[in-house]
Amino acid sequence: MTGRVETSILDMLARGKLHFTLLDPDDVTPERARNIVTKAEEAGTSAIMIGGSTNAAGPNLDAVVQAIKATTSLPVILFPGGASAITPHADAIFFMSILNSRNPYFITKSQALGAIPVKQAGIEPIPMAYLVTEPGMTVGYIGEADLLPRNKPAIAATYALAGQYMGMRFVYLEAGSGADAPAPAEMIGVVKRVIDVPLIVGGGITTPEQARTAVTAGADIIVTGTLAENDPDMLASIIKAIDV
Ligand code: 1GP
Repeated sequence: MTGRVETSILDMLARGKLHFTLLDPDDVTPERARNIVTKAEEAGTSAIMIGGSTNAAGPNLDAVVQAIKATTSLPVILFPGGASAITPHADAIFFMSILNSRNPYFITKSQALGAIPVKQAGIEPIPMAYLVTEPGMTVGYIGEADLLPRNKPAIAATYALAGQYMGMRFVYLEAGSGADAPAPAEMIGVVKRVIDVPLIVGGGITTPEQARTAVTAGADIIVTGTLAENDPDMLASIIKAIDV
């Protein structure tokens, strides 16, 4: 069943490409989060994602999400590193599976552990195939991913289509936070051509040119995390660049 946040994302996508801002609660205080979110909203971001590969959870996660909710009416979507990274203060959660992990924990077990907590928290689950490509960075290591080779885009496409056929309603192509280069344009294009669900691309996007290349290649939504945390004043030029 499609919930309110997912419906609003699909409505926004009908009008154009989108940018989501990612914040890792391990990296920001509630006050810093408020500051970044204010700038991101002014710049035209469409949603705030909260998460990190180290499964940040507990009081800091709650405090950061509450601070953000008090600052903006943009949707706040959890992007969990594991089953503990759930808070009832968010609006929704990307209910994601690392389809190219070698470890079933990251494909189905953490999802089993998180399912009841998500229901109890009353937040909207949005099923998403999460595919980690080279270099993968921290999430590639922690998630024990068989990293998708950058020069073999067809492999990424097979996983993406499998995710769609398993019922996942978004595909996220991830190069890893802080990657020295985003997912290659050719890979984005090949993936986009085989799937019908929206394609999210993140990891290593730090310039307007990289953002534009990603959306021109086929990304529907781009995500920036490191840039938002380190230089939120840059977000306006990134978001302007994806208006294609
Ligand atoms: C990480 O794709 C996101 O999960 C964002 O990556 O921090 O490199 O923007 P960056």
